[in-house]
Amino acid sequence: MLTFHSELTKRRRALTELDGGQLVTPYECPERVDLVLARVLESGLGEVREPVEHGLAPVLAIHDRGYVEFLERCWADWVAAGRQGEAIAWIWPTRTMPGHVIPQHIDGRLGHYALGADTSICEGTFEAAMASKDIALSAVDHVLATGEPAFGLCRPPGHHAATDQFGGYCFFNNAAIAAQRALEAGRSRVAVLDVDFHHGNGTQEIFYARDDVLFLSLHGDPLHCFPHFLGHADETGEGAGEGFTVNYPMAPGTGYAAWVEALEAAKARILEAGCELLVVSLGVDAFEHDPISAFTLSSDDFTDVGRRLGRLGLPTVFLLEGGYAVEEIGLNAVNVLSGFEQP
Ligand code: Q9C
Ligand code: ZN
Repeated sequence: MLTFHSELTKRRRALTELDGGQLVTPYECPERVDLVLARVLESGLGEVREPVEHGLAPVLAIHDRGYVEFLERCWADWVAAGRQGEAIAWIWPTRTMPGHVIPQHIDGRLGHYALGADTSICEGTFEAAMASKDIALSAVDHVLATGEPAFGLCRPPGHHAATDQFGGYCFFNNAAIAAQRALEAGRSRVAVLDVDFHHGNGTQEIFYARDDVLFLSLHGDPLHCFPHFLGHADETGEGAGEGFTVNYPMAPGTGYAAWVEALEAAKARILEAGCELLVVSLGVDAFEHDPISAFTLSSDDFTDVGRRLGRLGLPTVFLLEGGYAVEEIGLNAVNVLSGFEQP
């Protein structure tokens, strides 16, 4: 299968992540892209292509304009405010102080548009996020044009990014942007299957009231796992979208036997709903040695995941999300893709 990749994704090289009370070097680092690309080439998966620039229109089909403008200007505004470190949100609208006006000060704007303090904004973040969504769009365009599968080596990831919020290392929701593209190309229903360890809160929020995108997520139970405030099993959609959000939260320590039962249940729902295209939010942080996650999938299990997805028989686009065991990120991601090609 084709891989879409761009060096521009490495324009984001954040230096800080607030993690357990300390500023650490971010888990979501540019080296992840090099390591996955190296494995793609080494495995002979297929040709690697540059994405085509798609501009902002497909972003604005998903995200709020004020949010996009905030991301574009954030770093300049932060520097203009005389700040030394990277831009980190630290005050938010809360239950007792909801706020009804978007602040003008960069600190207030950061809090308005951030869903957590884990994701610093640095120079180049907007450019990398633009490249990442162009990769997703080019990959889905290939699937739409040929019916053949494609892999978008997206970075930064996207599934935590909501209509007007960034966080969890995500800025533009690549999977949502790709799904919307498929609808605009005439597909009547699209499935977004999120196998990243973390709940895809952004994708869920974006499509919660819609029945043209079926969102399914296998993830660590939010009682114990990031993002903590979305992803419970009783969140099933609203209005026309009732029944088109499906969550499979699983306890920390969950292994492949239980995980794959959820995967098969998700596959059955995708077929039942008559989806015409599959977007896989491909995080590989369910891996047993992932430093920030708590499932126990092995590298061989990822091959089996790919095989099982292949058996769905749907036009499929894979978009990279998380995965922080950098030594094995290439192996695990490409195992899914190779498994998919040998069902
Ligand atoms: N540093 C994805 O896998 N972790 N995002 C916060 C404090 C946030 C993961 C822990 C994890 C986000 C795309
Ligand atoms: Zn994740």
